[in-house]
Amino acid sequence: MVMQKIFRAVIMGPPGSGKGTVSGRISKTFGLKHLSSGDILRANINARTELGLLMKSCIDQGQLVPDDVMSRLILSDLRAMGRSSWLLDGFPRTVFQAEALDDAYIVDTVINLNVPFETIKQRLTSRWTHLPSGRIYNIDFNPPKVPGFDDVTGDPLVQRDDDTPETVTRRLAAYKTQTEPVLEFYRSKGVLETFSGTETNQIWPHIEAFFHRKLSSYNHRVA
Ligand code: G5P
Ligand code: MG
Repeated sequence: MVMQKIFRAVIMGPPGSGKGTVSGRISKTFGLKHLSSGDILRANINARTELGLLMKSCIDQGQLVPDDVMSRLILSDLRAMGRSSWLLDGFPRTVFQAEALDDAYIVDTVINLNVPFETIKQRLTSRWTHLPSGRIYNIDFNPPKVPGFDDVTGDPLVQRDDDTPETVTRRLAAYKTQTEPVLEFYRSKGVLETFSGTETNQIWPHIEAFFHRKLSSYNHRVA
């Protein structure tokens, strides 16, 4: 694959809207590097780093972690990626974070997954995750081949501590008050692309076609 120009994308949407699932497909199909803020935080919690231990209570309560911590963490990971094309999932989540990103990089496209809140609640309580890779399963939608174990490594899967019904309600509330204004920020810049629906498999062909069109103008070739 040859990529002449760096392509920088963000994927947004409420908790459980399918950001991780769609990001996996985009990175597999188009070769963009997927950086998920939630996966980075969970890796820190799992490794019991100082940052992870500090942030765990915020996450488990369904609150956002502080803007300055999050912005420093993601911007330093982006710098470390050098000249790669990337897809950011879960960041920015506040207007403060969007401005911090905007000061450092030009974002070419923002994908917004517009999935109704009622659809989301059911999904999250039946999600299972492989923490080291971020691979996501769902008992109903994409079950693992062997129940409870990762398809690739055979490691046991876990349920996220913030996927309880009460915490999901709090995460949706945080999304409404703190993250929705970010959509307006990107709409006003003319880079927001909204995809609406209740099923990832229905939304995906539209996103795939959009990326094909967009990336062809960036001389991006897919192997
Ligand atoms: P995260 O990790 O960024 P959220 O809440 O934004 O968490 P989440 O829960 O990871 O988002 P998602 O990635 O949008 O959801 O969705 P997904 O995992 O792909 O899909 C959800 C489930 O539905 C899966 O089981 C999937 O298999 C299934 N599914 C997908 N499509 C379908 C379908 O069509 N049908 C069905 N039936 N199922 C489907 O952030 C976590 C916490 O970290 C902190 C915050 O505390 C946050 O709450 N944090 C930040 N704090 C401050 N600033 C930031 N930038 C932060 N980033 C993270
Ligand atoms: Mg996710």
